[in-house]
Amino acid sequence: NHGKIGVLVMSYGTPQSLEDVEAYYTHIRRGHPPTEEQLADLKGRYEAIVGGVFPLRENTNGQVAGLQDKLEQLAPGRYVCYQGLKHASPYIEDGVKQMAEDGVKQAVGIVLAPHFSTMSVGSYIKRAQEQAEASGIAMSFVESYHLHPKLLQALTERVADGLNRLETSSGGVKPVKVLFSAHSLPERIREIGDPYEKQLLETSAAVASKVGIADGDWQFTWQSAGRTREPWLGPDILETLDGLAKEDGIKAVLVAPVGFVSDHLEVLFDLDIEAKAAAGELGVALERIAMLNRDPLYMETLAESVIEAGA
Ligand code: FEC
Repeated sequence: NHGKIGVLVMSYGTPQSLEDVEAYYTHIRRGHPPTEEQLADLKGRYEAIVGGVFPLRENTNGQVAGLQDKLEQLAPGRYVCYQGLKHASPYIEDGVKQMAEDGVKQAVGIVLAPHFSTMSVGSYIKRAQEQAEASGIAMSFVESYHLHPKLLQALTERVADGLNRLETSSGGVKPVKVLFSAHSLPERIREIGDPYEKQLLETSAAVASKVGIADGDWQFTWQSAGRTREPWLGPDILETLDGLAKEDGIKAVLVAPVGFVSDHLEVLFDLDIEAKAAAGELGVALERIAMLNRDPLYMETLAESVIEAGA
């Protein structure tokens, strides 16, 4: 790999097995082990989801392979991809060290999440940058790609398809609301002028406009807030669904989790099981858009962003 540009593809990471959930959860909690109750709760959520217990690992592997293929098509022989995970092995630092061992001198980092927050993408980049400096690699980063035309196109197709599915599954009940969503973060990100919220609204508005959804027929909501004492950005999707049903008489909802790119716990449990059950109790039909996973337009979004950043 001498002379090639390394591409560090960073993703959240998921446990290897149910036995590994405790170590994973402890890592997310920055070294503080969860209580027995918290651990049982998280294991229960993994056991409840469909598509294999830890689908994120396979999906991330597929996205890294898909990006490598796309880069090979666009710039043959120039790039070599490595994986670096935030909370599981191979960790971000492992990926950078592997590049150095393989003789890579120049690299680009990209995160499998389109929107920048200092607490999300920013922390991946910080860790990669620190290891790159220690390993003698010159590294640049893609900070966000939330308005890349091919990403918007892929999401637009999914929302249009989701609305069709919702119409069929709900028997065409109206009124319908499209709910764009993303992982909540602690409210303190607002104090540091973090771009996360603005970028998420920009993606949502752009997709709504391309699908032709009127302004009053969509809104943005948060999901999957952490279980900590400090306040997290809201409203949460469960609260939003309650208000839509009871105050606005909404009968059907399409959820578009545009902050995520893969089938994983926060989508398969928090939306498909928890939010769907809550909607059911409120008499609201609920569907979710298909996730991007290895969508060719998403692979092109990543490849073009990497090439632009790596020059
Ligand atoms: O399928 C899987 O195994 C992993 C699913 C998963 C994804 C994900 C994405 C994001 N998170 C973000 C922020 C936080 C913050 C905390 C936090 C906690 C958890 C816990 C689990 C978990 N997250 Fe996550 N997240 C996923 C899974 N996340 C499990 C721990 C239990 C729980 O609270 O439910 C709070 C940490 C703390 O205690 O201080 C903050 C953000 C994203 C989206 C961007 C990205 O992918 O990096 C932001 C997928």
